[in-house]
Amino acid sequence: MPTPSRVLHRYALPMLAVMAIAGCGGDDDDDVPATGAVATAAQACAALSGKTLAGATVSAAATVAASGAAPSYCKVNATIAPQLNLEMRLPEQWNGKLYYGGGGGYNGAIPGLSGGNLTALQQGYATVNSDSGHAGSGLSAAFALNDTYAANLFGSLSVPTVTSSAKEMLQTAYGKAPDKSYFEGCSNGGREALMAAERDPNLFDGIIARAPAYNWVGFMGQFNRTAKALAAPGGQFSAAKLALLAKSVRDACDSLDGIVDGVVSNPQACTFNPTALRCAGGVDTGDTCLSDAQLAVVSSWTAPASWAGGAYTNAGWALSGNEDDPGAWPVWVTGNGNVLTALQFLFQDTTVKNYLARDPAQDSLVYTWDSNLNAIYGLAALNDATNTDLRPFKNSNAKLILWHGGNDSALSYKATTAFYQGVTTSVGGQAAADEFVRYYIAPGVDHCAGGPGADQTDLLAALDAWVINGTAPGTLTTAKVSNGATQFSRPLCPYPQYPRYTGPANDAAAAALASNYACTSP
Ligand SMILES: [Ca+2]
Repeated sequence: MPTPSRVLHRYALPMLAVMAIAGCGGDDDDDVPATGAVATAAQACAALSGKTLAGATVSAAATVAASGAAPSYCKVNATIAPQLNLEMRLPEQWNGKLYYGGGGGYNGAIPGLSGGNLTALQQGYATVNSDSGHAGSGLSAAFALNDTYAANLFGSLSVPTVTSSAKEMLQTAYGKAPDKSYFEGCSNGGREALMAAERDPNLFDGIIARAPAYNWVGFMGQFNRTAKALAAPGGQFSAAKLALLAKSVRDACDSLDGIVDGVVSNPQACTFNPTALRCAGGVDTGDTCLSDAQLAVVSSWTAPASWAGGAYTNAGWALSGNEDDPGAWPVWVTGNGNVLTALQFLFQDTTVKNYLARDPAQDSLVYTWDSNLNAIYGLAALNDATNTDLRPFKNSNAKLILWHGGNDSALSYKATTAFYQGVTTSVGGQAAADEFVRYYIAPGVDHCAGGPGADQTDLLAALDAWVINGTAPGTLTTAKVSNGATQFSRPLCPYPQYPRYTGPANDAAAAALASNYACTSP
């Protein structure tokens, strides 16, 4: 659940397939009506200017010059009355497909041209994004307090509504509806992705759900529980204590994947017990041990959460050995020493104030998460995308890729594992699941991107090949990229496999290559 500006936009895929647009589309005569899929960006803009299509009134349509990695395109802004704002980006040479990029956190702004949106535009997709029906900070649920329509738009209605308008706009701009339509999102965008798969199974031909925030009641409740543990007397973690915890996990488990590379890629084999770090008598005696109050934080982290008599759950987190990464516990859990600034605290706090207690003055740290069952049921009805029976989606011949970072300190990959296992059961077993869903865990990767692991994979190309050619994705390749250069690569293994090092010992060059790892069952 990153806010759009803080985390989601860090996800920038390498430019793998830049469309050869130079030398084509030179006819930017705006007077030529777009009669087919060969319209330039300028012609597409001209065709849409001033139109109202499927309820969306175009407020602006203008070409944007190429800049940096972004090609030139037609930017279309439109509003679906009264409050749902969307933006489409139409390339110079449309590939005939629609890419819908999801939001982040509590949304409230139109995601920018970066990350998956940029990759898709570079590959010739027409892209669409929305603010999901309200303006505000991605950290604030204030929109939901007194605006039921805004709450419904955020929860589930904005995606199908915007998709209808986007398809209609493409029909008008190019004279044809999209051949294929895909949705990709991370965090809350991943929740939007699964919501679409569950409630609107015919809307998209393919969906990528990354780090999906699908069990809103369950994980927000665990945010509340862990924030209370951190705020309890003696519960706060210093940087040194956090480093102690992470290093202890690495010391015990880093090598279990065949290589000491700072990443625990085989967490299922890791049996490290944090009580080994307990201070004598459970009282804080310094940075070389954890007090009972601090161990209670770790317990809140790793133990599953259950609310409303078991109706809503969240899987606990696995200890990763990289809890001290700046994009992990410091920003999400401990708030760098002040829990009141941690993103987990802030998200549950605004949820208590605006959905559950419905009182902006409510102190979330003294609020019992499931004390008001009607409020819990209402929140779940709006935002939970926990229905794992994806048979209608499967029967529509659509494909789903699930992805989660192994060092995600916002949302637990174990929750996504539980969703995947639920889907497998619901559709009748592994063989049936394999026909339409893949699940990948990226070891050492933070929430949506970042962290010590390899975080860059062209999942959109893998999804497109599956939808278009029937080429089901198997082992993919993922890379760590810095300033446009690949630092190292790894295989991205289909669940439940993990990448095990099979290359020569003490060879840094070999260790940096995906070809020296084998996807292995734990
Ligand atoms: Ca390792």
